[in-house]
Amino acid sequence: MDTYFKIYKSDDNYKRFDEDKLQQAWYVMNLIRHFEEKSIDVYKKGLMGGSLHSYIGQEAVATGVCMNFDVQDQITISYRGRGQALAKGADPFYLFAEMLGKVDGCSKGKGGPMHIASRKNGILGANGIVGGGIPHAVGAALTAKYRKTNQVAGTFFGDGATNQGAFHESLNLAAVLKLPVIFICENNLYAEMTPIRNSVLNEDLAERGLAYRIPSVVVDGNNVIDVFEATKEAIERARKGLGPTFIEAKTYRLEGHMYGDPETYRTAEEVKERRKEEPLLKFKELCMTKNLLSEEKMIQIQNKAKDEIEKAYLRAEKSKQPEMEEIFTDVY
Ligand SMILES: Cc1ncc(C[n+]2csc(CCOP(=O)(O)OP(=O)(O)O)c2C)c(N)n1
Ligand SMILES: [Mg+2]
Repeated sequence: MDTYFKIYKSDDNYKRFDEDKLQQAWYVMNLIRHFEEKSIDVYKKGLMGGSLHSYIGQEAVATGVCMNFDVQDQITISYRGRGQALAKGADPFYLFAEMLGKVDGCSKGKGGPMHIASRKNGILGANGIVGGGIPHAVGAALTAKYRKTNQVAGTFFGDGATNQGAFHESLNLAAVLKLPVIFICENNLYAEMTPIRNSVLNEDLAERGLAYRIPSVVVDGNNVIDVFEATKEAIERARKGLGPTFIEAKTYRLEGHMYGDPETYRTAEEVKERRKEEPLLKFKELCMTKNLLSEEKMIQIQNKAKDEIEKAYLRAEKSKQPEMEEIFTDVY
């Protein structure tokens, strides 16, 4: 049986990351962070509709995973999925335009922050239904296998989603049919206002993958290099026809479940403690202590990411509102 349960450690993984990869990881994590910060600013001003679920604190997962995907590989994401969309190459302009309800939005401004998609970038779509994207990714993997396209599918979901029936059906089918799909569980310790300790007895969710005989890996989700390495191996297995992998990325969401969440279910001290381990800080410390990138270079990359986000937002602001007649199109 080729099933294993593994815990990735960070000690010397960084030695396998060349300067290009270090810069890319830093850039993408900053792109996501600025995008999310900008979104909160804009949302606060009442310029965006729908609900806004921040990805701040989880940037290393999207970045480390998606750095391994090719453009034609396909992913599904959740209502918190703008980070993964950016990491998969989506243009921030189309995302902002969508969130502002403009015609240039990736869903023509009709979906809002929870409905990001981009066929061109292999982003099959976000889902407001918890766990809803998991079977879609399994379907994409089945199609890829049937058509022999060599594509891999990835699906991002939370700890809470692993209690959904669709999650279990998807894992079982993917295991039995040996499908090229990577299950990426972002265990941020909360499902809305419910702490994980109140909903499951075994908090090591990777063991749920093992129950279906899927090789399963626990990784520090705040360490972009570890996430990258774990995914690299998973994708290699998938492309060789060896079937799915389950990756549990242990992370933490630094903002409320959604904008306006009073966060009465956790203490400010807990969040403050967790902030010391947040992924951008962690990466910066690693680069400084191991002399991987100069501080000057890191600041330059940060500014470049911020600049790209600001420009994308200004362009999106200028995009038009949809015409009234549009209300009857794309409706099923
Ligand atoms: C089927 C379904 N049940 C309940 C909800 C309400 N709901 C929205 S987000 C959420 C929590 C999901 O938690 P988790 O899977 O850990 O993802 P996270 O929000 O932490 O990223 C719930 C219960 C929903 N959207 N869909
Ligand atoms: Mg969660």
